[in-house]
Amino acid sequence: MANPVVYGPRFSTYVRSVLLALEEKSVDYEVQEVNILQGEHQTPEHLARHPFAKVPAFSHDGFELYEGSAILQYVDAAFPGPSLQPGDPKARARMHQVIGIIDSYAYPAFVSQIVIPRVVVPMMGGETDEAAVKAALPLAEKCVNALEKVIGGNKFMAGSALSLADLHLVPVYDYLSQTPEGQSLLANTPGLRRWWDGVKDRESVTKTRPQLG
Ligand SMILES: N[C@@H](CCC(=O)N[C@@H](CS)C(=O)NCC(=O)O)C(=O)O
Repeated sequence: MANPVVYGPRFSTYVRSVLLALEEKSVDYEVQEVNILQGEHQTPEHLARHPFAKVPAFSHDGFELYEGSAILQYVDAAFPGPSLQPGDPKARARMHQVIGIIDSYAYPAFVSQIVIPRVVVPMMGGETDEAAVKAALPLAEKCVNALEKVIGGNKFMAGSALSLADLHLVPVYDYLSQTPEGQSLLANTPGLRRWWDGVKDRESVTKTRPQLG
């Protein structure tokens, strides 16, 4: 059986979540670089994999898939290894809630509106739009507070075991916490900080950590 292939750059948060799941399941995989900073996601070749011109795209044994959360669920179900989805209905719903919060609110606020203008734009020779970053702070703060409330006193986002919710959050949290805005937003979040201290040295996390800049 061929190894699964992940299409996208390792620095993409959504790509990294897929790699985290593959690492947690100890699956051998290949990464085919699609550099979004150089517009490679707009080529006909990539659009055939992902009509919305995003990364990641994924393929396994002739089965092609896009959308991060669908890929994560496939990886968990299709490969042996520890389950990354809780069996308990409440914990499973919590996992989906966290994924929904990230997809709908936290990725746009943390990554699109803070990390990209603060880190990626200057890296590419541009200037940070300070007003736009400032305008993102209320939504980012709401997301941080919501995630802090969800984790409460738990070890992981969906309760006592690592789940896809954690793998969704690791890449965006990692980037956000490297910005001055993130450091101040996360200053009073004991639950999230305890969570990060518990996950940051996992082999999957250190192995997939991208180098920006
Ligand atoms: N809904 C998509 C979102 C993926 C996404 O936003 N990927 C970003 C990189 S982290 C991307 O492709 N950005 C390129 C662009 O928007 O042009 C998913 O869940 O996979």
